[in-house]
Amino acid sequence: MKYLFKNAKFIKTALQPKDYPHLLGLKEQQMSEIAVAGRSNVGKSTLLNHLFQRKGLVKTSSTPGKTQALNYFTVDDDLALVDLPGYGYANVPQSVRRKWGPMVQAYLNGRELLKIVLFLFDIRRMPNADDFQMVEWLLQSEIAVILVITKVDKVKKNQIKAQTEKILQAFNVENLYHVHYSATKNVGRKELISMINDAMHGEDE
Ligand SMILES: Nc1nc2c(ncn2[C@@H]2O[C@H](COP(=O)(O)OP(=O)(O)O)[C@@H](O)[C@H]2O)c(=O)[nH]1
Ligand SMILES: [Mg+2]
Repeated sequence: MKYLFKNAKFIKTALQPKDYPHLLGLKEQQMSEIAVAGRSNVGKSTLLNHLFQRKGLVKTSSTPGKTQALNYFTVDDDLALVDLPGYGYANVPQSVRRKWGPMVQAYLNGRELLKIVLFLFDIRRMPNADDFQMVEWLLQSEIAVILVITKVDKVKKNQIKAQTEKILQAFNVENLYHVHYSATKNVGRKELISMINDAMHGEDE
């Protein structure tokens, strides 16, 4: 069955593994999960709203970096999407920052239902130490990664290719699956959903 990303629902907020929900899909199986990761302000919540075609379902960051929790959603009553807390926001207190690593790592390393991570990266930026750390964690795990290059409406069309190559080279992972996205200009939704369906296909058999 193909995921259409219809009928999006908010399920719950989770702070630690005991809070992760037990979700059953259409065949009474435990739902697979896709997580959205990346720096604060990169566009995680906006991308989820755009994928869901539901403007306010995911709260976008009026106070970026404050949401230090996992937020669970479902689509098609058969697939879970997890909005991970972002990293790297300058004004976050040290006490909040210290909790971020263990919280995200516990999820990435411990959640067997997690099949794909959408790793979001702003087309105008270059990777920093936090981004490298994140990618290292992802590559250590068995999870498929799709690099979603966000806010492509913010650069001139003729700069998209060069900027993308620079980013891929910096991460030193030239063969990473990637897709360009703009929630504002409605770019990338179809392609990303199709990539997700392709990546999940093997899971059905
Ligand atoms: N121009 C543009 N702005 C975007 C896009 N996606 C998100 N934003 C803006 O970037 C800011 C951060 O978005 P948000 O989804 O809250 O980021 P998060 O912290 O990663 O969840 C908000 O002001 C969004 O309106 C995009 O595709 N294009
Ligand atoms: Mg957010």
